[in-house]
Amino acid sequence: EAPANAAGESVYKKTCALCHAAGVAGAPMPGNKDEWAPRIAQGLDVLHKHALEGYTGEKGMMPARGGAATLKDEEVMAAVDYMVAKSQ
Ligand code: HEB
Repeated sequence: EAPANAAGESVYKKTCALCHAAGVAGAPMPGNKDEWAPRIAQGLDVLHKHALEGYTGEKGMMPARGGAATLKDEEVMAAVDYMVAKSQ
């Protein structure tokens, strides 16, 4: 069975997992529901915006587009959706 969001999974593995897979510098780990619940509660628009533009939160700094400036908006948002789906 093909993954529901193959594009998002691919971007996540190439660019986001560097920090998020091991929780480097406070990055929330996909699959950790307790950590993600308050983030998901902000709404998907906020999560997309934070991933696209970057922000500094209580845990640390999320770089814009995970530092991969050439990623398209759609690719970054698909990676966010993949992370959220893993964490619900
Ligand atoms: Fe990150 C956070 C996504 C990459 C670090 N991020 C985060 C979030 C999201 C993301 C959605 C949540 C938001 C809220 O809550 O609002 N990322 C992402 C993606 C990617 C990434 C999609 C790929 C593109 N990151 C990354 C990297 C790093 C990071 C590479 C390192 C360098 N993040 C991070 C952190 C955080 C995040 C640290 C946390 C912050 C706070 O404090 O909150």
